[in-house]
Amino acid sequence: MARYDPKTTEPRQQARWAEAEAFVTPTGETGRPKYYVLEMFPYPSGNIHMGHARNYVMGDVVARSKRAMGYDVLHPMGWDAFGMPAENAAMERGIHPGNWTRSNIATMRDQLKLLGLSLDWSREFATCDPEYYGQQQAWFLDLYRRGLVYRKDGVVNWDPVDNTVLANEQVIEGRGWRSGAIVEKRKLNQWFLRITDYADDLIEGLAELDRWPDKVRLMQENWIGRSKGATLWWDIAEVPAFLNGTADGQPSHDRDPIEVYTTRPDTLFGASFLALAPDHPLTRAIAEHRPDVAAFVKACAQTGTSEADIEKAEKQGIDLGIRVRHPFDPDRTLPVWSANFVLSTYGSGAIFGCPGHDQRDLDFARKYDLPVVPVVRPDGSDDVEIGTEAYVGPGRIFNSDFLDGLSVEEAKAAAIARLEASGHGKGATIYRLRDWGVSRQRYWGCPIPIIHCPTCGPVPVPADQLPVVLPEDVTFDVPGNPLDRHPTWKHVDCPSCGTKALRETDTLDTFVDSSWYFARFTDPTAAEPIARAAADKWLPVDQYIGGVEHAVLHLLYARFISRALSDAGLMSVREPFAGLFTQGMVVHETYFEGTDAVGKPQWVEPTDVRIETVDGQRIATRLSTGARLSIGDIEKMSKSKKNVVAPAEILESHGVDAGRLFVLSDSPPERDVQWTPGGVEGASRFVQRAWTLFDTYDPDFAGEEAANAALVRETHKAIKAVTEGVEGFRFNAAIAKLYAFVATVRDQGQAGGAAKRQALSALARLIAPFTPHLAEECWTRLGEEGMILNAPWPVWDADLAADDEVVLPVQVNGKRRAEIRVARGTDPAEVEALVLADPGVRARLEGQEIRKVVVVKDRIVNLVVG
Ligand code: ANZ
Ligand code: ZN
Repeated sequence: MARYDPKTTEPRQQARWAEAEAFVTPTGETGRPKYYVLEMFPYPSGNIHMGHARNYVMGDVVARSKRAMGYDVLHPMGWDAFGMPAENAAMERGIHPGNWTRSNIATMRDQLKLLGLSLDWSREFATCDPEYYGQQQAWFLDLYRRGLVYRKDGVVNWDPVDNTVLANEQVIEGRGWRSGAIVEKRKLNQWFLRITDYADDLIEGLAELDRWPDKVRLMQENWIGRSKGATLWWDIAEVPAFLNGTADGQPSHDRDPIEVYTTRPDTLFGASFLALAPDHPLTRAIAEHRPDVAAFVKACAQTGTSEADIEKAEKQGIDLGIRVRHPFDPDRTLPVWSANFVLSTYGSGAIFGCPGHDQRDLDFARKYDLPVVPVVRPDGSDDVEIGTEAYVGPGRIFNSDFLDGLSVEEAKAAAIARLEASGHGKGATIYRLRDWGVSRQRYWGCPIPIIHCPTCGPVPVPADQLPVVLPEDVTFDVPGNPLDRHPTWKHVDCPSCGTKALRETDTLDTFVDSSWYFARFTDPTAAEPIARAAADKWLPVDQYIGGVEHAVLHLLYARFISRALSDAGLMSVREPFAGLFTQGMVVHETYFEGTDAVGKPQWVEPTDVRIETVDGQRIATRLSTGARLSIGDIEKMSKSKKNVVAPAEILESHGVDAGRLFVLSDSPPERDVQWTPGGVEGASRFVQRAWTLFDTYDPDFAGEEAANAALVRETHKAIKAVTEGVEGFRFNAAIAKLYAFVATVRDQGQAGGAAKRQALSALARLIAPFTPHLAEECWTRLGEEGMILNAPWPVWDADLAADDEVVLPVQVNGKRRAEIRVARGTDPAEVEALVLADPGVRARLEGQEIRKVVVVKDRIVNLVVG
């Protein structure tokens, strides 16, 4: 009996696949259905880590199983290669971003290849290839001509550490998503993509995505944030004298009404004040004359700017000395305040406060002693008491003139009708989603293909001058944009009139690069951005796999760009990812040796740690020094905590197949998996056990009839369970079944003949997606010709695979009244207990007393009652 040696087998099998070009995507008419499986392509940061490995192995299980099930599979790989870290490396270590990126790609490609993934490497590209980003420039100009790209002065999120503009999506709790620096507001001329044109379509499309996690669909819906309500215009009754008679061309604050957005026009009679955002133009105009208002505005600017920060902050406000007329009753006037809880970026940056029915308004009113007038009372009660809690539930309107007696929904419609008739408002739908600011003042990105001419304005770079290639000779010694300070690159002649003009020096947000790469993979060398026939053949991606951290950013942009490119005629599919799976992370315990002067733990790498259990307590010791260590939390593997285990270490010690098996075996794919040395050893032992079955297989042993029959049943059950596990993304359950099946085959020592051969043939094919190298070896050992890669997936017979369950009829006084499902062979006493507890059976007894229970095992239950 020979031990299975992954070290020699794995490279041999990989060479065999490479030799046969086994993973090159089939093209042309094959008559087989297509299946496109894609994992979110990696950023080439330096090394493949365990999280990558788990992600790509999951995709590989899908790709290999679908191939066996008869599909033509597209399973490509590439690199999301533009972005800040390359420029940081350039600044810190003087390496050119291109060199840094390409050398990382080379390293990571080798590491990925070690994993034995069934990837079509012939389609590989990096987004920093001019062939790729040049095509991106081409479609960017298509969208420009279609009015989906525009430039405007915008207040932008400025990251003072990375020296760049961030999209709203890249600001997390007021901080830059990469640098962690507190984000500032700045005014800059920026390029935008009109994603808001597609807001409704992007919401409606979510309904079709029944193979997406509900959680992700909900996050997208909330991000787009469609809200239905009304826009109101409040006429000015009084303004401070200093705002009167402003010069022509200035906003006339004594005349222009104040615009307010509300979702609750039904509560208008309960309004007791208006509140403007601190950076509302009117607040700012007043701040120029009133130091107290100026101080208030300044104080507000210093607290965080995210919605979460504003939600948390104590309510603050200041009376602006303006009064407005109520739209339903011009004789009634209300004060106008500025308040810190009003966002300038949502709606019109102004609200009417109705303290009775909005908690923020109530907190504010109580603090500043403003009136609280309830106008909605719950159905069936004739008043509503407002103490410290606003009433936000349904009910009937009162205290409200012509709205009295209506329900909330009826009152909304009636209020809007009246507002529209008098010109004081109209029904409106607004969105939280903003247009996508794509300008980045960085070097390592796709140049925006526009030339600014003093006479013609912005002019698209002509198609025959694309791609606009990044210059190689750039410097990173000072902050700011290297493209902007390059001596010659930006100086060009206007393509339209020939005068001296300047290239745009902004580059595109890297989320643009990743918003269409899946379409480019369908024909990565096409002369146009997307080869329509290939894209229409392969898209949508049938199964997309990646981290949930991309639930909003990347996935929303990709859905938007697919729609825009499809409207521009580049492809047909509008919804790019039919199935989405978001996998959990790989986590590991952390270890540290005391803390430094500022209390930061001194992390120690797991490879330098020995764990022992003494008196039930786990003790960690540092191998290199013998020092006693503290055991920290179990956390996502990260360099900063030093709790990283490189895939290479595992592959070196236990082999690729054991590593692949382990990352999928210990927990459901959507959950985190904790890396433990014991786990991978278990997987390694399984590899040996499975091999032994094949290695000791004796084709001449006929076996005993009963054992053979039992093994046939077990085989069909295993095929069914593993197939369902694989198709339902329950890889851990599929692997558990494989472990159990290997034990069964081993224990059925008396089985042989066709039954045994069938069992082993099925087993080899079932393990193939998980441990493909081992599976090939087993296949050959069985005497099969060719590669298991091309063998069909085993099928099961429903009768043979039937669950070990029986349905017992339950007779009451000789008449069949109910039935009960139990495991085959269940003990009669247990069946009796189950029957008596069964609500369906009890209902049939109608309170009669049970005199006798007779259970015939696996057959029938008889009850005698009366
Ligand atoms: C009056 C009112 C009465 C409101 C009431 C609520 C309850 P969603 O659903 O998120 O769209 N609002 C409007 N613009 C705002 C801004 N820029 N900053 C902060 N709050 C703003 O929320 C819409 C509601 O949020 C609007 O309806 C408005 O308050 C407030 F009993 O108007 B409501
Ligand atoms: Zn010109």
